[in-house]
Amino acid sequence: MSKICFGCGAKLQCKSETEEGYVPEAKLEDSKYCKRCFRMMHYGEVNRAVEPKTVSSIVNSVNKHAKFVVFMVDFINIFDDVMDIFKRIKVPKILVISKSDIIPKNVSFSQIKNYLKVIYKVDSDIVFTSKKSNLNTLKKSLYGKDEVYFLGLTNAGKSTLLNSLIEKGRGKTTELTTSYKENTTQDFVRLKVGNMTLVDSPGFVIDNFELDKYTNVSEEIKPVTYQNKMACTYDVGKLFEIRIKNATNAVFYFSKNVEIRRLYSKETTGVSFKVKGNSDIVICGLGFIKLTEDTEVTLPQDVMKYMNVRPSITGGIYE
Ligand SMILES: Nc1nc2c(ncn2[C@@H]2O[C@H](COP(=O)(O)OP(=O)(O)OP(=O)(O)O)[C@@H](O)[C@H]2O)c(=O)[nH]1
Ligand SMILES: [Mg+2]
Repeated sequence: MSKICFGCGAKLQCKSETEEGYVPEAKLEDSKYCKRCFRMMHYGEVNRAVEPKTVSSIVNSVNKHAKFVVFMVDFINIFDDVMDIFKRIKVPKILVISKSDIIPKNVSFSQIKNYLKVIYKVDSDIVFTSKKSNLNTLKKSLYGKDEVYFLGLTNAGKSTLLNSLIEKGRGKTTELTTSYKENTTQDFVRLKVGNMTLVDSPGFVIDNFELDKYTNVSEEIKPVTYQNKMACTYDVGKLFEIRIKNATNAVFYFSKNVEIRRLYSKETTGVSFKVKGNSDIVICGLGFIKLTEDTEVTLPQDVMKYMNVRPSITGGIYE
């Protein structure tokens, strides 16, 4: 029987170093981890996985085999594409808002819950967790289940949360590989904890900014507000520029390392579109900009594929 890497779920193999699950032949017998996971854990190297699984292949497999699903999404990645995948999961499920420690103080958990119920018609239980908090509430929701799949966008924190649950559930001997890069977990990994089997899964990969440690939101978001009285361009962490044409407040929710600078007169080229007041422009994986009034916005063409507009999650009618 072939062995599976405990860190990422890839089938261990010693034939091709460029394909997933590679271990040198001499180590195959004793290894619990593939070379990529071993180097990520011990040398802090971060290597991208070979080829992410498609959303449909993960969803189909889960709908066929799973009995219960914990679907994880973090605060900055609640938008249509992700919530559509949530709806495609047809087995009993709960929604976990992960990384609750990054949620800014001006947004309450109940506000987010109401938002999810009103905007996305979520009728499943909604639980807030972080790698360090609220694990007991989550455990209560899982009580009595014999098998639970953990799903969500890449980087939602699935493997990290499972490592925390395992640590609490039994003496920790091995751990799942985690990293700020996308697509760390490559296949399903089954973990036996008491009578329960917890299943880690490869994250859904949709177009997102390739994050590095610098841009990744790793602590509480501190919003930065600008009163945009006339057409202005904003430089977002030297990653891209956004031009906001009309009078509106613009509130930037990004990692504190992503510096926002206003460039008053600079014109930009790109794709222009109209946004309704009280909307968030979400840049997948990176953060979002709340606009309080109707306005025209211009973003570079290459940023458009990471962009979603959602009704503002931080206020308005959902409070
Ligand atoms: N601030 C914060 N960061 C977290 C938390 N949980 C995970 N992270 C970070 O988020 C990044 C992604 O975590 P992973 O556990 O690898 O995410 P994943 O969902 O397993 O990702 P894939 O395997 O690619 O699908 C890592 O840099 C983690 O340290 C959390 O509760 N709070
Ligand atoms: Mg993972």
